[in-house]
Amino acid sequence: MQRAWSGAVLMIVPTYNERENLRALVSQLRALPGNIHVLIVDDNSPDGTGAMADELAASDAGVAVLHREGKLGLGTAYKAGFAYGLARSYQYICTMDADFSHNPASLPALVDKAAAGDDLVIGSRYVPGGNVVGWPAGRKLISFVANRLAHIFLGITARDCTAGFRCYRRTVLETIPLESIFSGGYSFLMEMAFLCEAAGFRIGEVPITFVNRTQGASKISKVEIYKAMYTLVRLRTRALPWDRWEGYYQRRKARPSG
Ligand SMILES: Nc1nc2c(ncn2[C@@H]2O[C@H](COP(=O)(O)OP(=O)(O)O)[C@@H](O)[C@H]2O)c(=O)[nH]1
Ligand SMILES: [Mg+2]
Repeated sequence: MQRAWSGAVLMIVPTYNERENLRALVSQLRALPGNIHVLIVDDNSPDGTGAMADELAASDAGVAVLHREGKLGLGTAYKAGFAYGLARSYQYICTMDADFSHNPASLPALVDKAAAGDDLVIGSRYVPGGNVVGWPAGRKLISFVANRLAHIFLGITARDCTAGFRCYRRTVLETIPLESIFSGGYSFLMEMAFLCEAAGFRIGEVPITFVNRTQGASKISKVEIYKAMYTLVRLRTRALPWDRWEGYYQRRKARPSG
């Protein structure tokens, strides 16, 4: 089926040891309507994912690969992908995990919502209709707490600001100073959501069912949890001085003298 956004979408797939998933994922993405192009960002995966990505790219002009020399983190992989997309004419730049936690079949709905006017669309587990399948209770709790804290401390209104299934309108990535984003790992996602909201971009969420991977292993480590906490504190303290002082001076100015 022809879509208004046909030919304008790039999907960035960061990979580290995703050999069991990559071929099937790319073929499902390429079978979607709208000729969605795929960019694999591989960090020299020891399992040979990079070589597989090269093969896929060699047989399909809609698939490309960026090779980086080692495991440099999820956030910087996204940034490298964004730079690639912005250097070309893609209007919608998307991200997803390589492990089928994000169902490729949900992607057109994300792009449709962006095409209808949202600047960032998140495939969300925590809006009505969204769901998580197969995660252990501990992992669910961490994700829930991270989102609650992001709401309480940073005022983020998106219900699932740690989700990596996203569609950005090109203007978002042109506007936000990507080089100044501090987080290089998983908390990049929360930082981007925060910056998008702070810049006044409209964020939409599409319910998805997130399914825990059945192939390969998760790369998230405890360190990422500490980093996420640091990201919360860092963004909060960065916002504080102006919020507080600007409000304080405005209230003072408005106060009747005498
Ligand atoms: N290029 C790159 N990809 C990564 C890195 N860390 C994780 N990924 C990929 O990012 C996606 C999410 O990681 P995953 O391990 O599934 O995290 P989880 O779903 O939160 O457990 C997967 O496609 C991983 O292969 C990294 O350092 N570099
Ligand atoms: Mg995963």
